[in-house]
Amino acid sequence: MERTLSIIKPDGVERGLIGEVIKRFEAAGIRIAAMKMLQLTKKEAEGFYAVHASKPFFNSLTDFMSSGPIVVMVLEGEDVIQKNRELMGATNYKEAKPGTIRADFATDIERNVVHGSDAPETAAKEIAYFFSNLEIVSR
Ligand code: 3AN
Repeated sequence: MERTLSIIKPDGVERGLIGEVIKRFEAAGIRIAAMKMLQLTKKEAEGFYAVHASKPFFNSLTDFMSSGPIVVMVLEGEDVIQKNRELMGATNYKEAKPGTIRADFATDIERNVVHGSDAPETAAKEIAYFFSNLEIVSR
């Protein structure tokens, strides 16, 4: 059993895509083990994306990620890291496969609706950034 962190980014929340994204997770047999809505401060967004601190898009990305509410979820299931990445589609929505969340809804490489952890180590770190063990309900 694997866990991953999913974020519905400010553009997804603003555009009313929370239900659409969750519907796709549930239809794919992915369980939601924790969920909450919050708004990151600029500092918190910088902490979350610390691995990208040296990238040219870091300032813009952390501005965007702290610009409005987000929905954070712990997803659980077999192979869920990879499954979620497949449902999301490529970072650059122009390269995302048809039928993926980003191909269907992203409007920009930055405003790409969802985030998903890319490996078990990053998933553990990212989940701990938002949730305590007490907030995660395994079934
Ligand atoms: P992913 O979210 O697909 O794992 P990462 O972790 O490489 O992608 O990048 C984190 C976020 O940074 C992306 N979701 C996207 O919003 C933004 N980003 C990545 N590459 C670029 C880029 N070249 N220009 C602007 N924003 C980018």
